[in-house]
Formats: sequence, structure tokens, C-alpha cells
Amino acid sequence: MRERVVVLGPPGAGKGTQCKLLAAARGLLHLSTGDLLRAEVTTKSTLGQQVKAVLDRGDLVSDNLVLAIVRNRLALHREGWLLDGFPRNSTQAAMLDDLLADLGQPLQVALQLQVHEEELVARLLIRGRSDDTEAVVRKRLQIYARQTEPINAHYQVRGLLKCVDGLGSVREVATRMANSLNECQQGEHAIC
Ligand code: B4P
Repeated sequence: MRERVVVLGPPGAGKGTQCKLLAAARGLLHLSTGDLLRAEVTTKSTLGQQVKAVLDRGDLVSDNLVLAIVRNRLALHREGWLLDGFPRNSTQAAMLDDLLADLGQPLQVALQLQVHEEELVARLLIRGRSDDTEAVVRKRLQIYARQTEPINAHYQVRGLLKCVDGLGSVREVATRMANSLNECQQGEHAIC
């Protein structure tokens, strides 16, 4: 059966890097809300200009806008998917539960990539996107701690949270991610 997976973790943990590899290896849809928002920015539409201002501040874009993006894509794609960067707060987590119940596509696992703060800051400063200045990165990490990290508990109480060590080479982390998904496919309980 094709996997239905949420990938969680702080900014710079490597969610996008790992999701690209996993999606290619397992034939899954990779749905990155960050990439979709940045694509909107490049259209230079009015909405794109509003989104750019939010991204450059390091804030989160509105829940309804992000949900609309995710709903449209998942409704068209029932085969198996990786959600990268969504949900990012408890409202989005509840919205996703409702959406998946409507679509009849239950979540199989939430993989939580774990990386300590100094490594995150170093990686993002090297990445150097327009939202990767030190001040903006620190703000995004604060928002992560306040709004996103608490949703780990949302998945943990449902027995769906599995932690993956995000330190090491991209290849080493990819092997851990793949092993974690294989364990879930074999019916092992998700643990963190
Ligand atoms: P995202 O696009 O999701 O990006 P991210 O969290 O900053 O990075 P990610 O964890 O994917 O790290 P990456 O693989 O790139 O979010 C950007 C913004 O979009 C948010 O701040 C927010 O404003 C908005 N947004 C997105 N989703 C939203 C939502 N649901 N609701 C509201 N707003 C939303 O890796 C980082 C760097 O590390 C790369 O340079 C990579 O090459 C490097 N790297 C990766 N793995 C490594 C490894 N093992 N070792 C060394 N370097 C590594």
C-alpha cells in the first residue's frame, strides 16, 4: 500500500531535502506547502506579494490559505503522499484530520525529524534563501517552538508519531527515514 505521511520538524531540519528523496524512491506525491507558497510568490500576483511579505518576516501564512492549497492537491491524488511543512500549528492539524476523514485517506505516520538548534541555524544560513537571515531564522525557530512543536503530542496520543535523528549526512538520514517507513509498513508501532 502507498504511504500517507506527515513529515514534521523545525525549519532547516531537512524536511524538503528528505521528502524529495523519499517521494522519488517510493513513487509518492511530495506536497511542500513552503514550495507551493514560494511558487505563488514568483507569479507576482497580488496574493503572491502578500505571501512574500509574510515569508520574509518569518511568520506563518494564514491557515485557510494553506488548507485550500493542500485540499486541492490531495483531492486529486489518492495514491500516496508526503506532506512537508503541513500542519504547522494545532488549527492546521485539526483541519487536516477533518480533511483526511472527508477524503477517506487516514494518516499512517507522522515522522519527526530531530535536529538541535545550532545545527539548524548553521544549515539555514548556508542555504541563504531570502527568509534565511539570522534574525528571521531565530524568529521562525521561536514560532516553531510555540506553535508547531506542540502538535507532536497531537500525533503521539494517536500512536502515529515516530522520531528520526536528522543529524548526519543526507544519505544517512535518508536511510533512517526509509527504515522508519518500512517499520510502519510492517505494522510496528510508531514510537518517539
Ligand atoms: P519550508 O519551505 O517548509 O522550509 P523550512 O522548514 O525552512 O526547511 P526544511 O526543513 O524543508 O529544510 P531543507 O530541507 O530546505 O517553510 C518556509 C516558510 O513557508 C515558513 O517559514 C512559513 O512562512 C511558510 N509556510 C510553509 N508551510 C506553512 C504552513 N503550513 N502554514 C503557514 N506557513 C507555512 O534543509 C535546510 C538546509 O539544510 C538546506 O540547505 C539543505 O541542503 C541542508 N541540509 C538538509 N539536510 C542536511 C543534512 N543532513 N546535513 C547538512 N545539511 C543538510
